[in-house]
Amino acid sequence: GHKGGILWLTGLSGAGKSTLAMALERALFDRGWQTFVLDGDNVRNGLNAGLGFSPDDRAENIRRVAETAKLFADAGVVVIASLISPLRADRARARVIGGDRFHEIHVGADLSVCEERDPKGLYKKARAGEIAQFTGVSAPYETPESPELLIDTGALDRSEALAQLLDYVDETLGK
Ligand code: GGZ
Repeated sequence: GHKGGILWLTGLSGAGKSTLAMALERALFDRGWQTFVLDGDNVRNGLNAGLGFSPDDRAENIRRVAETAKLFADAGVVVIASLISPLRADRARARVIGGDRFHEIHVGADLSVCEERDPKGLYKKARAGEIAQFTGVSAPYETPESPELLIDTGALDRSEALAQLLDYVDETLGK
């Protein structure tokens, strides 16, 4: 069995949040856990269509995802929320919304690593001035000061990163 909770994955574009979120969802689903992914890149097509990347729009994006995550977590679901969520103040607000159920997980890889990977070519475009306010290039990312968990995706491979996250989930949400 398991408790409901919000695993809030924060980190730069290209740090591996979405990959890790999907791998965790798979692993939990295979155990029969109720789990659901809310991905920034994804919800921005529907629930949050119309929101851009200004500081106000990011704050609203994060707020809506946090409120949605809370509804699911209250129903007993393990929600995996995967958003850059670059500002401490916005993450702090998400934590207030989520209360005890909120777990901040920093998917940490150095900017140089993310930029080297550049899976969608977004850093290249941002450097060329084709994307405004791109996190890490022309907009800030404020590193979490005391996340519940730091996963160093610059140093770990995918399976190691997943194993570390699964251990944490077992400790905190398993029963
Ligand atoms: C950051 C951007 C931007 C800008 C488009 N800045 O790596 P991706 O492509 O697939 O995922 C990123 C996604 C970030 O959305 P979030 O909802 O997670 O951001 S936030 O929490 O800050 O609201 C990236 C893409 O959108 N993308 N433009 N300017 N990322």
